[in-house]
Amino acid sequence: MRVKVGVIGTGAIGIEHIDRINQKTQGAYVTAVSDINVKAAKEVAKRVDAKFFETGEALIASEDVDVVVVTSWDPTHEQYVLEAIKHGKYVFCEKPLAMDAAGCRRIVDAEVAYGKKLVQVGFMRRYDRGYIELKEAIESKQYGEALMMHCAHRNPSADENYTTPMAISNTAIHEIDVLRWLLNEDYESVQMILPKKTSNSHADLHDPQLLIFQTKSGVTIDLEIFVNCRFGYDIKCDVVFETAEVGMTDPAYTRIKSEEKNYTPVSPDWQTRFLDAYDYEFKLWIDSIKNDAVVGPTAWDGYVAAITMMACHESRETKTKVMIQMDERPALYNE
Ligand code: NAI
Ligand code: ISE
Repeated sequence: MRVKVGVIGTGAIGIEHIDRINQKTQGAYVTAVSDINVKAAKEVAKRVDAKFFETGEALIASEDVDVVVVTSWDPTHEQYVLEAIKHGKYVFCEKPLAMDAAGCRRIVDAEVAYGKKLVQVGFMRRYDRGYIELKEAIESKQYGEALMMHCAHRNPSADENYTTPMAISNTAIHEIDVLRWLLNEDYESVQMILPKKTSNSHADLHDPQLLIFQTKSGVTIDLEIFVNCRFGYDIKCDVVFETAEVGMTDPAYTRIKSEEKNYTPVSPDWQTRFLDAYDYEFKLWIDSIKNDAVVGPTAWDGYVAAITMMACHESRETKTKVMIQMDERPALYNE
């Protein structure tokens, strides 16, 4: 039997996930869509032969929907995830899980009260081959302990609605999750430094931003967020071990020699850079639903990311190093 998927939010990534589910993921298809942009959503519904629902709540309640995908704007995630839990339906929610730690905690509490993991957060870096190989290198200890990480998350440009805090809540949140997943440990502290601002940024956005994390065991991580770098979509993660450095490459499959230059291109955007990771993420999500046990990033991971995000905001505002403290992990999320 095929899994019937309802998608809330038919913008950029919503459409990508709809086509991914219908065209690349076996055993699932999109039966329902909803978006406050009714015209666009109806067009998508028509194109993929799905039902349009006026509200996300109606979509979640529908018998045409077994599981839910939330790809609407960041501040709307929490309400739909809570609603899906209320109906006992599996829900895949794009990052961030909620806008703050309290919102994520409400989701964790609802899931714990339900007594089963229903939520998976769209922390798709965990499905990228480069990060998977880095994790293998760290866990094998073949180069000794990981000591430091040098990371960057660069976007070519950000629009007028993208503000200073979004560099953390919308962008750095990917690294906040994947780096603790790589090291299998939580952060102890974070300090934000605001470098000289690029002239390509608008008044409400300080760009770039630099974060220095220290983990519980003392691994030190520097992470640059630069969302107007202009030259492409560039993701760096170099791990310095006791006897080696292992770094991720940009997965460019071709090299170009032209006009007396020899180069490999930089990815233009996140869609291109992480295409395989998104496909793999959805394949495993649907497989896990068929096994009735989701295994991807949990609501607890969403909560930890939000606590860390808020410490980053505090560090920016206070210009100090901030210690990262969180609640005790409920037993539901023990490995
Ligand atoms: P977008 O702006 O292209 O699409 C968002 C859609 O949500 C819009 O069509 C909008 O009308 C709709 N929407 C807003 N409020 C709504 C509501 N209350 N109910 C239903 N629909 C509503 O944005 P994009 O780039 O598609 O991002 C969507 C989400 O996916 C964001 O949360 C973003 O952080 C996340 N994202 C994740 C990525 C990843 O790498 N995992 C990449 C890009 C986005
Ligand atoms: C976007 O929402 C994503 O999740 C992309 O992966 C990230 O690179 C970008 O900065 C975000 O705006």
